[in-house]
Formats: sequence, structure tokens, C-alpha cells
Amino acid sequence: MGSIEEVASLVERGRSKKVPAAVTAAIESGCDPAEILQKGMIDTMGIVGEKFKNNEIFVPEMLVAAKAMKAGVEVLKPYLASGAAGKYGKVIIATVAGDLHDIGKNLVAMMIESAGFTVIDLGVDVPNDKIIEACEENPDVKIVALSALLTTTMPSLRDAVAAVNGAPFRSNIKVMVGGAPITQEFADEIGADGYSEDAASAAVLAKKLVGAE
Ligand code: B1M
Repeated sequence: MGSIEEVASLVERGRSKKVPAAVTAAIESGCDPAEILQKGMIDTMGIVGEKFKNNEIFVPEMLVAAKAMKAGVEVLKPYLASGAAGKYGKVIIATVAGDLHDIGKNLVAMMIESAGFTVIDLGVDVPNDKIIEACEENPDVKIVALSALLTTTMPSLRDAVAAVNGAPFRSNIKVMVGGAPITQEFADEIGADGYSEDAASAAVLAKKLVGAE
């Protein structure tokens, strides 16, 4: 019998090799894939973050937990994605310069893709000129989606949005931002078109920004 608790425990302890089988077992036992993601993985990363903050664990433990979660998400992907083709156009997504966190960005990418967009993922620690270059190479891009997970990379997010806002193609695209320290107020202040708190609402926002909802 698989369970969400087993998935959570393995993710927290960074057992990458065991997580995929535990996720499969949980699904086979009837657990809801969305709940496995939220309770078994996202909430667990919250616990990992708290332990790090309290000096109970250190960067290597955070890293292995992140790897374990990624291994689990791979198994969940087909259950969470709707399979809708890219009918709403292209989205460029990136984690901003100086920031290496990508789990949240990857979930946002997955949800946006599954909502019917084609996602071009530039990865983590992406300099502004690379974002601009990607927009120029894809003149039909509809949205630039930027993620920042650290209070220390909020200025990078501000700079990245400023770079896009100053580009000649600005009127053709929308800019959306998110990440744990980001708020609607900050998004407004830096001149983004939209902010969302989590991956599910990011997909709703993306559709709204292109007038599809
Ligand atoms: Co780092 N880290 N980390 N870390 N890490 C946090 C973010 C932290 C909160 C932990 C803590 O202290 N409690 C803290 C930041 C504190 C702060 O800024 N105030 C922190 C720190 C300090 C650091 C380092 C500085 C540690 C060090 O070296 N001393 C360092 C910085 C490295 C760098 O980026 N330059 C660092 C490194 C790392 C690892 C590399 C080890 C690893 C990341 C591995 C990876 O991503 N591949 C890591 C991890 C795993 C975490 C925690 C534990 C988990 C992050 C995560 O994946 N969460 C994190 C603690 C926490 O989050 N509670 C922490 C799960 C994920 C699903 O949530 O990313 O928030 P999240 O994404 C959500 C929403 O934010 C939103 O939707 C997502 C899904 O619902 N969202 C968007 C995200 N992007 C969006 C974009 C959108 C819309 C919504 O539109 C475009």
C-alpha cells in the first residue's frame, strides 16, 4: 500500500531513487495526484525550508530533497497535464539572474503548458540579455514569465522586468511574475502585468493575460 506520508518522508530525506516507486504506489492505492504533489511534495519542501532556517539541516540536505521532489514530479506529470496542445501561443519562462531555485518555476511551466501554451524554458540564473534574446528569436511569444525565490534576487526580478519593459517588442507581450517572496504590490511596483501565488493560479493568469479567459 502506497501513501502520501511515505512520499513525504522519502522526499524530506532526499531518497531520489525510492520516490518514483512510492509515488506510483500512492497513485495505485487511489491517492489523488494533485494531493500527492501538494501534501507529499510542496508542503514537504516547506518543512525542509523551515528546518534549514532553524539550522537543523543545511544546503546539501535541501538539495537532495529538491532532487527527490523532481524525481517524483516526473512520475506525476502525465497525471497532472491535460495534454492540450499549444493553442494559446508561446510562453518564455525563467528564474532570474542569481537565483538557482527551479522547482516552483518547473511546476508553473508544467501547469501553463498543460493549460494550452507552448513553453520555452530558459532555466535558472538567466541573465536579462538572454531573456531579451529569446523574445527576439520568438517574435510570436505572448508571455514572459519570471520566477524569483530569494529576497536577494527580488532586485534581479525588478531589473529583468525593466529590461523587458524597455524593449521595442514590449507592446506585443505580457509579463507575469511570481515566487515565494513576491507579492502583488511588488509586481505592480516593478511594472509587471500580472502576479500569481502558485502554479495553478499562474496557469489561470496566463490565459487571462492572452484574453483566453
Ligand atoms: Co533555497 N532558500 N537557498 N535552496 N530553498 C529557500 C527559498 C528559503 C526560503 C529557505 C529558508 O531559509 N527557509 C531561503 C530564502 C530566504 C529568503 O530569501 N528570505 C533559501 C536560501 C537562503 C537559499 C540559499 C541562499 C542558501 C545558502 O546557500 N546559504 C541558496 C541560494 C542559492 C541561489 O539561488 N543563488 C539556496 C539554495 C537552495 C538549493 C539549491 C539547495 C535548493 C534549490 C534546488 C532547486 O530548486 N533545484 C533550495 C531549496 C530546495 C529551497 C527550499 C527548501 C524549497 C524551494 C522549493 O522548491 N519549494 C526553500 C524553502 C521554501 O520554499 N519553503 C528555500 C517548493 C516549490 C513548489 O515552491 O518555489 O515557492 P516555490 O514555488 C511556488 C510559488 O512560489 C509559485 O508557484 C510555485 C508552485 O506553487 N511560483 C510562481 C514560483 N515561481 C513562480 C512564477 C510565477 C508564478 C508563481 O509566474 C511567473
